[in-house]
Amino acid sequence: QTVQETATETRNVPPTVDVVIVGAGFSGMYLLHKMRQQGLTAVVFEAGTGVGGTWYWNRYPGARVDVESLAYSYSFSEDLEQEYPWEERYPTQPEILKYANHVADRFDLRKDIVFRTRVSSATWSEEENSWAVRTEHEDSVTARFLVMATGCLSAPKLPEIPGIETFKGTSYQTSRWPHEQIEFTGKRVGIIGTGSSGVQSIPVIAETADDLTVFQRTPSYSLPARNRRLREDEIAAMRATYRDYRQAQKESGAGVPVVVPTKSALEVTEEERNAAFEEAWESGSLVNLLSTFTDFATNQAANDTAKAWIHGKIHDIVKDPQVADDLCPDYPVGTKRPCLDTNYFETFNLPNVHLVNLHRTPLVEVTEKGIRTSDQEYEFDVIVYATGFDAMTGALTNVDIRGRDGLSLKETWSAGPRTYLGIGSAGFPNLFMITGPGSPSVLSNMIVSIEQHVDWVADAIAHLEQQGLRTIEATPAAQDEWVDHVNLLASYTLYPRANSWYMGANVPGKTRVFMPYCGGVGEYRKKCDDVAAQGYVGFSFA
Ligand code: N01
Repeated sequence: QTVQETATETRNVPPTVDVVIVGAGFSGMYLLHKMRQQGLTAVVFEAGTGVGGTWYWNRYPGARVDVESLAYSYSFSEDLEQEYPWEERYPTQPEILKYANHVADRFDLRKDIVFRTRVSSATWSEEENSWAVRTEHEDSVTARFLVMATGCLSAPKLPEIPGIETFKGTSYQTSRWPHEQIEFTGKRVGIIGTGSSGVQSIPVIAETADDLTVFQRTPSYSLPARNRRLREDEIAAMRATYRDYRQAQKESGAGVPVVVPTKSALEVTEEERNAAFEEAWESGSLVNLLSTFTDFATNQAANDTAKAWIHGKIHDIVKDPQVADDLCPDYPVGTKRPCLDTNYFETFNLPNVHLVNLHRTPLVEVTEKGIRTSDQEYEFDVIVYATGFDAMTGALTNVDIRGRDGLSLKETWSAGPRTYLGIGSAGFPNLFMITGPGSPSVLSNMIVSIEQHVDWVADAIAHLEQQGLRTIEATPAAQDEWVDHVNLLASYTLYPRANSWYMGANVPGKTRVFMPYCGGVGEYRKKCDDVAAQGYVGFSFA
């Protein structure tokens, strides 16, 4: 943590503001800036000691973004985008956190952010038409609007096995990594989890640990990132065409413009298909891989061609055939979030790295000495949990949000989240979610989706101000229709076939429902714009 992160920290909590914003990640920071521009007062509550959200918390070794820096950056300030000196194609967590801090300083955001403060509850008052927001420190603020800028992957989840607290060595969670440098030299390390966080940290930990044992429940599809320093000429070229590029991002499927595929994987020869896969593999871009053909997401046979090809790549890289087999995923490509790595599969050729396939020998417990599977006890000095998040809903339902008549958001969503556009929920007036369930969010370049939501919410609030209205609220009918639409789109795809966090499948007891909108950010933006243009159809006002 840098001095800069806390230097101007304040705990001045105003009793009343126009807008309470929860979270000082990329959503909360931009929203604060927008609210100020609209002449509104706002306070941001942030649990961390600094800004950056995801990039504040996830400091694990090897953490990087998997969208290119020139694309994974704010577009709202042309000066910022022209001046910010990105260094790498896929920046490291420290580089992105530096950017977040730069933005906080540049737009003087810190004075309205209350750090080290988690919001515990928010209760709607019918009489006052306002939210009463309370924090863990008993701060109490009243606001007309409440915006949950809490992120989609921010409520960490530990594995549901007994004994975690009994381990006598040191434990770390990738999503709660300490701020100081952690040394693995001379240590026996066990890591549970092989999603993006595991895939990125395993090769880096393996470089110095004496011994690293990877406990894998589900293997991941992963593509080599081919990261490198950015060249001056490519930065200059992007800066010269940034407006056109930003427009293309907005109209794209995933917030990253790609050549739109025109052919099915099944209508080309095997040679053509393999050449296309090879090109995508070499490009180091996930969206390139997922958009090689039209029907990956919808046709099992088409998807199987990519699956078989990637299995071949894994077998080419990993020398031990049994280990290679264990590292080959079985679910359709893209139905769980694929990873971008540096030397992931290669790491399993190192003599100090071992893979434990938990499908063969399930986890039983954590012991004082290490981890016990059905087969044996492994002894460790360090255990790393790369076990993911209660995604998309966890950060929202962790706050005790009470809408009309004491309606609890958590209870209302017990059979799956219900929103209109992923922005509002019926029964919760003047509550907005940034990149909530039912919006493209995690299926897109998050910054593109964040900016779109923040702009939309800011416009909606301005609309209320101009019309002299006090409340805006999703209607139950519009919400039902939207939830049905989101589910229908998902049902046309292979997504529901995997046990992914998109489906809530990684959290025992969580209702199995595909949470993001999978129709693409371009289509989604049009829908949101139409809703606004038609006087916010589907929302009721008072
Ligand atoms: O979390 P995950 P993550 N016993 O849920 C395993 C983004 N992200 O932090 O798949 C044993 O993907 C679990 O197994 P399974 C990105 O969107 C991006 O890695 O549930 N194992 C899985 O292997 C990503 O998708 C970047 O069977 C257990 C792992 O732990 C999302 O964040 C980097 C277990 C969790 O993987 C989440 O990624 C990092 C148990 N009880 C994250 N419980 C980049 O930009 C869980 N697991 C590159």
